[in-house]
Amino acid sequence: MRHDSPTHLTMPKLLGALGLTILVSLTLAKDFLGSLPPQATDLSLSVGSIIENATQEGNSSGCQGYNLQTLQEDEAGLTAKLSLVGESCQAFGEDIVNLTVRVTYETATRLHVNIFDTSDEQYTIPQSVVQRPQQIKDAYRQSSDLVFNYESSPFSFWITRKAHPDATPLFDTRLKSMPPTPIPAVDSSDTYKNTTSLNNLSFVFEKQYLQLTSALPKDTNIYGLGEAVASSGFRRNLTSTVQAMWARDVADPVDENAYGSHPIYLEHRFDSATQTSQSHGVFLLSAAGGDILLRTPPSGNISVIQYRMIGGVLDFYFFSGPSPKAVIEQYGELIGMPTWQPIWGFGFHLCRWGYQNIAETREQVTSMRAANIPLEVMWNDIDLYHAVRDFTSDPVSFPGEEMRQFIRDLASSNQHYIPIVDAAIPKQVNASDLYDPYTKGVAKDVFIKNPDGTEYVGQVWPGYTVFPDWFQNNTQDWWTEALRNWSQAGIEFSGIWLDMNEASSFCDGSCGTDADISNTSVPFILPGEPGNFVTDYPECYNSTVSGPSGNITVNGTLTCHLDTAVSVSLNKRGLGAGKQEGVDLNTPQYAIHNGFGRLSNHALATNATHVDGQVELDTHNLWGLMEEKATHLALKSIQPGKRPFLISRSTFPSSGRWTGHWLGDNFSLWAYLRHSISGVLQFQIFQIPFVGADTCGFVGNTDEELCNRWMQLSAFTPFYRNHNIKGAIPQEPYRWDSVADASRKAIAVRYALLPYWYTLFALSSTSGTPPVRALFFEFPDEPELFDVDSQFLVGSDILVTPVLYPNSTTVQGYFPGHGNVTWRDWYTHEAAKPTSGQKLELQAPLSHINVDVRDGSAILLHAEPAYTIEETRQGPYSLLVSLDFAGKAQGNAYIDDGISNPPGPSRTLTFTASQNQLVINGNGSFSIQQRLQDIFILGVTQVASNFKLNGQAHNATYDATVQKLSFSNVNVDLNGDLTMTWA
Ligand code: MIG
Repeated sequence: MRHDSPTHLTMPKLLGALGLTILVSLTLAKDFLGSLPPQATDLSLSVGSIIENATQEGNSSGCQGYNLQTLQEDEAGLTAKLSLVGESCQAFGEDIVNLTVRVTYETATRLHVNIFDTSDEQYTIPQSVVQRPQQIKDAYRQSSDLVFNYESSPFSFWITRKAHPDATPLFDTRLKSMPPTPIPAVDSSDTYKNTTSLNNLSFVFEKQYLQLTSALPKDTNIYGLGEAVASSGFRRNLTSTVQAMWARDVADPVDENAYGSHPIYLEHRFDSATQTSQSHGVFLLSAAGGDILLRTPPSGNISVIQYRMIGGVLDFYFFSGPSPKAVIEQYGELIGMPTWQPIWGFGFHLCRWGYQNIAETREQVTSMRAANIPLEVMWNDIDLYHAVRDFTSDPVSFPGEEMRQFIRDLASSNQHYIPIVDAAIPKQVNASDLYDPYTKGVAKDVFIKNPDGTEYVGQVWPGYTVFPDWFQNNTQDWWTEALRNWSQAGIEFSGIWLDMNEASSFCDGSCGTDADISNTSVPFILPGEPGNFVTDYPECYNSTVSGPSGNITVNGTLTCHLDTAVSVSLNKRGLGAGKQEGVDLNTPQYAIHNGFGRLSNHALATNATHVDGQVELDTHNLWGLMEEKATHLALKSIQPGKRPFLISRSTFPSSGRWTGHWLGDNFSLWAYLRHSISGVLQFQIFQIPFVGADTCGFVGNTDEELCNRWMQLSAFTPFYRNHNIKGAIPQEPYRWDSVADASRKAIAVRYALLPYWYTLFALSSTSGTPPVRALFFEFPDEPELFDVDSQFLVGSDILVTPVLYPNSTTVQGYFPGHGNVTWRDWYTHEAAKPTSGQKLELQAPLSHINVDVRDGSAILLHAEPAYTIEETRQGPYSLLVSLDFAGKAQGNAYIDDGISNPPGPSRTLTFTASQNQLVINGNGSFSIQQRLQDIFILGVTQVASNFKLNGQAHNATYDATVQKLSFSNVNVDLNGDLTMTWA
């Protein structure tokens, strides 16, 4: 018996006409704070030119939206009641007649607009899943940066800045009042509106179709909306973006939905008249499947963003910024700040799918040491498992007691171990097959069910499987116990890697309760096995140049055609089932642009049922988040007092509170080296800042040159792991001399910068400030930077300009600041030639990554980067001060024990330089054992001679060619203050 057939068919059909009978008490347009004219002038002006392209007929009866019925203002905002206008719209199912709009000025920078069904039947995200501030104590209505404005008939709203009431609104839904302005169809399979009765800009609120559209300035800059590898890069394309929200297990496709769902965007607007900019953010708190479209009608002056959600409510949050960083911080304030990382997490991680046994795994540790390439954390993939089952290790190839010894050996040299945990739990194949996590889970009733209450059966690597229901009360304890037992059986992990948690399943929906569970084979040939050998190599790879695993084209002739364009293809979607009544759990009428078509394809059936009747259709996008929270809490209990370290694949807003993320199955291609930067930047917006790509590439074989460049680039991303697919050529950094060399160099820079990284992440966990930044985050008024994702900043002070193409010995990059900022080379301390918005060409031989330090900065460093994070931390510090044109610099460093959870005592050092004087102040009770050994001051323009350290004469050397003053062996205690002068 299969269980993916519709089960809930009839729901009372509400009459659209009902809306007409409700007393209209408020029909006049009114702006909320009385500061705005009721009509938008700039929008209506732009409409005329769009009309000529209108192909869709408007319909005067259905889909006219809602009218305002009553409105009550209060201290914190307002509550409005809406009712459907005219006949029901029936765009994709049943209209909801009565809506409530709750507007709350939650803080001075955050405005909450929640539009929900008054009867409260639509799915909403429980507080226990995404916790958000509940008690809004102060009334911010008067002090808010933002203003909610509305029109009554039909109801529409727009958001403005209080300080700029006449500027183009930040968000503006007044499109219904325009003549029909069709949004260009997404593709030929776009069944969106198979009737002509819908003005496709209408505000629609149905059980299974919610549509809201806002106008955007035509040339605006939108970032976020993910998880996505977008062909346009970090900045989203305003004419062709269709971001489907449906967590999906797929090797990083271009322009399709992937592992996580993040309905948040950051918009950056530049005013060319004043040459200034402002950013704001818009977040739709919804777990529903949906499409978010960015569209630009062929003529006219606007673009639009359109939300098409197949469930839930329209729970919007607006963040006023006005800087890009502030928007991200304000989002973090709402959904929660990123978890504190243990400091060893910043070390280099090594992994692959295909380490056959413990000996091969150990061999990597030995070879890394022999090559003197720092290795902090060794990982195992599912090869570790017995019969591919979670919480096991193979008794022959990875015996528990040997694993215990291996992991303790790692620990004794300050190294760590991380295993994988798959989402699916194997079913026992017969009565004599004992698999404790399954039996216990059944006993505790923790697994997802079919609509009829029987066990839901899917299929993953171990064969037929079940899936934890995180909504079940017992699930947490059961999960914690399984992890604890595993650790006690020898897999003494330091952290956990969560995979397949979209959740992925190989049947299209339910495999059925009559599946032959004794059959544990999966419907794939694994990579590397006959029939599926890994034969692909990076673009321009040429095996005749340097043998089967090399491709050093640098300084050679590039003969291949380097096609930088990535093909964009949307898979044809599954089509909706046509008009049906009630809630269709299986084939919602509006078919979102899920890359796999059917929602259940390669996933659980949408009618799979969680406790309290919550269905997968509503909760699918939450599965990963809930597993992350449960695993985080499990690690807290198993490793009390320590910070849980998690890396997970499927994420949702607030996942950063519990986990870091890797960018999933990328390809060993130069294109994916480039995509990795946008991926890391996107997850800074999503407040999951601890993120990185599979370095050297996952799918396909890598080659020497790509791996060389990638090991260097990833050294400047938060999560730094080399990971490879089964069956591909080995790609550990010691495999090629040049890659080993490149890795040693880049890791040394990374470990020198560890105090800086750590400080950035402390700031992230306390204030939500993104550690990795697009150039325009720091230089928001320089329009040439808005589209830059080939360079990035670590914090505000470290500019990274990586090589992203084969056969390069140079690279071009911006040096932001329009000539008012001096960027100094990390390695030589030489100042870059100032430019005013143009790119500079830099030398970039193989194994060299360009890194530049911003002026006005003071960065605490580890003076002696060592093999592990712990050894690095035991060594002395140095301080790099880079003066600006005014001779000033500023910086700080947060230091604690790097592991305690919650963080214990800390000390924050502040470095201030001006007028030939550097002052170090400290705050906090953490006692810093290591001394400050050297101080380097760059940008000292005049030869100085009179050097003093706390009033005492001290030696220094001056290098006039790079304007560098060096105080060596100062041996300063960082638990006290210090003043250093030169004259
Ligand atoms: O679909 O565990 O993204 O990192 O190596 C394969 C095997 C399942 C997918 C993960 C990848 C991992 C692989 N897993």
